Amino acid sequence: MRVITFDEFIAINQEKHPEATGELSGLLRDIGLASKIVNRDLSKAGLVDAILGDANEINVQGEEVKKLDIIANEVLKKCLQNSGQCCGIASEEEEDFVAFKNRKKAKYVVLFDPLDGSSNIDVIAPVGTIFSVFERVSKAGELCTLEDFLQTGEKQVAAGYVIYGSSTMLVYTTGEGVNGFTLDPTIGEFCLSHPDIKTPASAKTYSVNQGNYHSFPENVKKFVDYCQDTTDKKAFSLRYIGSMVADFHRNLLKGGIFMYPATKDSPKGKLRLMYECNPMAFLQEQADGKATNGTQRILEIVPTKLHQRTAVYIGSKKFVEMLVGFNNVTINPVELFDFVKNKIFSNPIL
Ligand code: P6P
Repeated sequence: MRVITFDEFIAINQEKHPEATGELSGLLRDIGLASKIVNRDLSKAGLVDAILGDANEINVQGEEVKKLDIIANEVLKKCLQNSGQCCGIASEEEEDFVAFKNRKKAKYVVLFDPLDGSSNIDVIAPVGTIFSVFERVSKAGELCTLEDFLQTGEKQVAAGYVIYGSSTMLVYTTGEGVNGFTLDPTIGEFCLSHPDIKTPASAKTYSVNQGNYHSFPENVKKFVDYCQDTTDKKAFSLRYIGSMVADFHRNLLKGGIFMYPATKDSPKGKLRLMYECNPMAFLQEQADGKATNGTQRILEIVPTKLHQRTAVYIGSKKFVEMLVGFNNVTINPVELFDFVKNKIFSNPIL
């Protein structure tokens, strides 16, 4: 059967919406183009010293910036400015949002993390680009404003990521399910490889930086203790790559939960609401999973700052419900296990 390319898939889906003008389709195609260029530059990273290594710069987050972060940021900014459908962007690598003076009439703003997990580049671990798209709320014909960006996650019109790993894959949603496209380098096209992705309701892996255990909130400690408990089950496997896109992608396909709680070093959580947690939460809910900050649905958090951080618990529906349920549980481990078994794991598939 002939493969369907990303561009063809977008066109087919646009036909389902007679009112569609093609602007969002054009924007998504340009994001696809930008990610192909980033993928090309990344694949050279192991070969070209000029690219590898630190840019000896510190970004707005106070983190050491690798040259590829800057390259990826510039590629995305240029592609989106040329797109014609984007009136401005916000990026992990930019202190403030960037209004495109020559695109005042464009309908969309895009927020992105150009190269999430970039500290993994020189150890050849997977990294990713994460993007979130909103329709502007300011008047077309004028420069975009901060309010165009500071919208709650449930207002996103599209979100997705590109994971640069053993192969390169683009995964996105416009609110009608989640679809994955694998890059075929022989034709330079993303091809539909994972139609209608759904996350299993439960699983046997969890993903957290165990090194922060002692500063986890009590319910997270209880959840981790449960995952490791062997009283009446095998311990669950811990999988943690240290690259959110990679950890999220594994769980999206196979089930599991990714957790980045507030910790002593990151009292508000480490991950960014606007261009990491919101897009991933949109995808996860579209794939029948859940995403919370421990007390609130991620997509309902009202943002106040572009780079604000949040705790995040995201993945299989039953795991997230169990974790939140532990907020109210103050019983001992054995009773805790019975509580969990009766409440959650009566499901025969486990
Ligand atoms: P830690 C990468 O730097 C990142 O922003 C995410 O991609 C990743 O999930 C997290 O930080 C890892 O943080 O503190 O466990 O190294």
